[in-house]
Amino acid sequence: MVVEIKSNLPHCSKAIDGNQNKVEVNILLLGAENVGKSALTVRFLTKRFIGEYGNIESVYSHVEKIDRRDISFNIWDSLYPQSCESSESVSEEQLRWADGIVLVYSICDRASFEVVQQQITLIQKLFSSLSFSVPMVVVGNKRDLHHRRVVSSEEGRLLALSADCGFFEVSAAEAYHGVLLVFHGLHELIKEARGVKKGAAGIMGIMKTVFGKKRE
Ligand SMILES: Nc1nc2c(ncn2[C@@H]2O[C@H](COP(=O)(O)OP(=O)(O)OP(=O)(O)O)[C@@H](O)[C@H]2O)c(=O)[nH]1
Ligand SMILES: [Mg+2]
Repeated sequence: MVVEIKSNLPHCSKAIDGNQNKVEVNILLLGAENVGKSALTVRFLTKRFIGEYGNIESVYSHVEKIDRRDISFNIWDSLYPQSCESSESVSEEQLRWADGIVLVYSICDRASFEVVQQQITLIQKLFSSLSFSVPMVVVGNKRDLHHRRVVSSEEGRLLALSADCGFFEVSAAEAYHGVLLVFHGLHELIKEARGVKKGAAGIMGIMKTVFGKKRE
């Protein structure tokens, strides 16, 4: 396992597929403060839960072998801006950088669930103005604190369904496997989306041949 901490935040550097054996995947973690974005990231990178993470925004790189291919995960562990307008909690730069997005809330914090709802609405608006989109998953974290639950699994699932996102409930504190499924699940969706894009490019090529010119 390779864990590399990149000190600088990316300046819109879109990941590019490398050679046949190495693929770059940029994953952006969003959500309110204190929901466990850093805990999920560190769990995925190191398999460990260390308890306190501080509020640092960073991009981490981590190479994993999936189906005999090296997948380089670049993970942007974001900070929810303090006292921001909800319309500023996701930037165009973040969306241009990301190949996939994880939206995290805590199952014991209703306000954090509302932040995810607002961020989905904002992202959908930005995507429609930018004319592209990327796969997203909604994650309800802190499942171990079920005695303090205020957001039901059903609500989480319905939100994800209504926004065409994947859905997971996990505990970064309790288990590695669920966290692994989040990142691998999103990687699968990204792979599918890339396949669809390539397929569409192929169809465009055929149309170009048939009609004599490429349609944008
Ligand atoms: N019980 C429990 N606590 C968790 C879990 N995940 C994170 N925490 C705790 O929640 C607090 C916040 O976790 P962070 O990972 O720092 O949350 P964050 O979303 O990165 O917070 P900011 O960086 O400040 O936005 C810490 O005290 C963690 O130990 C979990 O699954 N269960
Ligand atoms: Mg954090």
